[in-house]
Amino acid sequence: MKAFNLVIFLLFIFFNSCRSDNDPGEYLRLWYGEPAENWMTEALPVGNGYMGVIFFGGYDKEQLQFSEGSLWAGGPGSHPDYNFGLREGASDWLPEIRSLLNEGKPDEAHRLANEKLTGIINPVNGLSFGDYGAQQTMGDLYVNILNQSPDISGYKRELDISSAQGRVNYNSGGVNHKRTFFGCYPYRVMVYKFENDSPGGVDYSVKITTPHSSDYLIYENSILRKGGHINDNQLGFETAVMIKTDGIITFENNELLVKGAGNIVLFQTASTAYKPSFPHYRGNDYVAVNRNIINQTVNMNFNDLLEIHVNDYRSLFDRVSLYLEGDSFDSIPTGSRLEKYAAGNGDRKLEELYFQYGRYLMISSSRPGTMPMHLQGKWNNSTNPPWAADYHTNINLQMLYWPAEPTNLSECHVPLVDYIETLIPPGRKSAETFFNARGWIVNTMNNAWGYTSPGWNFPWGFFPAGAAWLCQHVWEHFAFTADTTYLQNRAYPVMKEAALFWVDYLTEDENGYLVSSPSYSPEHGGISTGASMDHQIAWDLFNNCVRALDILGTSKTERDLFADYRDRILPPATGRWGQLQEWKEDVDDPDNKHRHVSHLYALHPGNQISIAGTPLLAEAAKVSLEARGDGGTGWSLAWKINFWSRLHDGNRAHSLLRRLLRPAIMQGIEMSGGGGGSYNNLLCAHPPFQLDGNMGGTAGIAEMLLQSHDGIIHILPALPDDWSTGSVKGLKARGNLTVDIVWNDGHLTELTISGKPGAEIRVNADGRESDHIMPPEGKINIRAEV
Ligand code: FUC
Repeated sequence: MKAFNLVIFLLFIFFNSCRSDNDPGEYLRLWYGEPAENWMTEALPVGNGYMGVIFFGGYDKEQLQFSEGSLWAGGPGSHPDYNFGLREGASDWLPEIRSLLNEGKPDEAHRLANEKLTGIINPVNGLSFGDYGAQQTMGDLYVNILNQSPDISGYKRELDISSAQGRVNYNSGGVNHKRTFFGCYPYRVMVYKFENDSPGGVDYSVKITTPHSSDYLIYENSILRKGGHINDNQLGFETAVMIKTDGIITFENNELLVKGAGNIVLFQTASTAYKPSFPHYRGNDYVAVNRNIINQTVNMNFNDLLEIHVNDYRSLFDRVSLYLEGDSFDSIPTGSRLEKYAAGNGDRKLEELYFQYGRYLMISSSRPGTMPMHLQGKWNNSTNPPWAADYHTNINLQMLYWPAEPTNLSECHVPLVDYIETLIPPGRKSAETFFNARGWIVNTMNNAWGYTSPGWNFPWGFFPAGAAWLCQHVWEHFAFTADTTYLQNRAYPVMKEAALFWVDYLTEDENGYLVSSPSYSPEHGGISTGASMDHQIAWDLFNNCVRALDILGTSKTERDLFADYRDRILPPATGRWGQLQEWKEDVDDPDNKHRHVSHLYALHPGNQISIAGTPLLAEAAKVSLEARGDGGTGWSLAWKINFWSRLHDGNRAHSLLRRLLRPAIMQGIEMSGGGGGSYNNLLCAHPPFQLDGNMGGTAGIAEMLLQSHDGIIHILPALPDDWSTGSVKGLKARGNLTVDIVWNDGHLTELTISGKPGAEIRVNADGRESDHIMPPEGKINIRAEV
């Protein structure tokens, strides 16, 4: 039986390695039998890290909606009074707010905090969040296929995530049409090709539109350039499109007309005047940037860029493969496939696809040198998107990056680390202005403009622990890569300064414990002295600073200071109904189903609580999780997959994954029931679309198969019954270890761990713990005795 499965597995690997365009089904794909009508739920995302493009695949009109990560409204220049939200004199009120809390007057404390400890925004026309601003779409590139026969057959629209290409194929009146779209990160261009086999060619038109102020539209030397600016802050931008075709091009009425073309190829780039430097955030010569990009590709053709792109993409994507034994339902269009999965057809391949889709989305939207992913990754078609499509740091931005390290995409984590560093100068000002404290902070919402003040209403906007939570990512990038130069030069300085804020901010309670005051458990409850999440995040940061200094062997005084603060923080507590307390007071409501489960931070993504290390607290976390139930918005469901994985309950984690994959819209009807789910294009429905749920889901699947947060490498810690046979290759464990696992009938059959010779490793597999030292060849191979 086992040998048989192995043969099947090897055959799978073999077929996978010889997949080609002619073998649909042998690569991972989303596909549909008709064009997309809805941007959010049906159209498909491609990207090159810098730009996010959504294509629709219309029969005679292709819409390529494009955005670029640095195009933001608001910020400096958008309003005369813009000041990063800083409220001068705010910190003067801190002692009084703390006293009111100590005197048991939370309502008065709330009133005062709402008036004095909140950031300021000023109204700006057309934006929900005023001069805080919002991420912006740049525009749309339309390619019309002119005079085409309406007699369409064989239509297929697909996204091949094995090689990151969008494709549209159909026949119109006997002429075959083919479109191919991809984003080439190394050359910073988007590439779109339109082909047909009509003997005389086909006529096309190409035009660019933008909802922003247009400054110019120029066509020369086969390059169409459209420049413009954002109205409120004057931020300049430009997109440039180079066209290569065998047809005849004319430029009239602000569009290109291409006659008698057998193919047209468009290389598109976009950039803005934005520069990530406080306080002006300007200075990028975007016209020159675009010119250089286009110049570099002038002598290249479609196939050159395709090859470069596929090699680049696969160098990341192919690092991890996941195989779950089961039938393939790939012949069913993805929308219907989702519905059949919800009905219980046990489509394991859809789960594989969903896992890899998260990795695809990350590679397409977060590469070194780009802005980090926002709430919608890099895909935004609006000038006023939900929650400004910003960087939310009370769960969302962090969740977006959870899969980066475990799924072997460490490079994709870099934009987040870069971004975090840019938050320090404005974050210092916020720490000082609001709390008279050293260090740096961000709160619930932040953006490209260094808005690090608390949001403009208490309590939702108040969350200074956002910075310390981001520092977990700074640390994890080290923990997974084991790059001590990075730790010394970049990670530790960022962490240390965030920790200094907590040295200043924590106060001693009546029992001598350090508590956070005022504090607020994200989006839940009211103002208090001691939201558990703050304490757990601060603990984590101090702990990671201590670990960093132990490794670097420097600053003994600092090390002891941070260790002392860590050890004096109010520890997690179990409350009256066995729950993990969300606050210092034992006031949790067992009937509360709130989507945020912030007080379980210590279980995930933190590591203060674990089954082996703190079994009683792990049990309390379980009680809390049971009480919150299995509902929630998209990201909330995704977080619960990760929680249950850490509690080693694979079946529960899997049932939450199934909820995350519930169709959010079925046969055109929006599903109700508290949110959560997936759209036809497999993007996560908060609702509306938020990418965090996709990423949290991908991270959750990795967490079901491999964990390393508590110093032990747990192999298949939360394997559900439905995944009885399978394999995963290339996942990462902390310590720069690469792990390949094969299992059969629920049991590990082969384990390979690769890493640096001499590394000491403790492994927990199939219920047994064992210690190993990495041999000189850098590979440990364990085969289960059968
Ligand atoms: C957090 C969540 C909301 C939403 C928003 C973008 O504040 O509480 O559900 O996801 O971020």
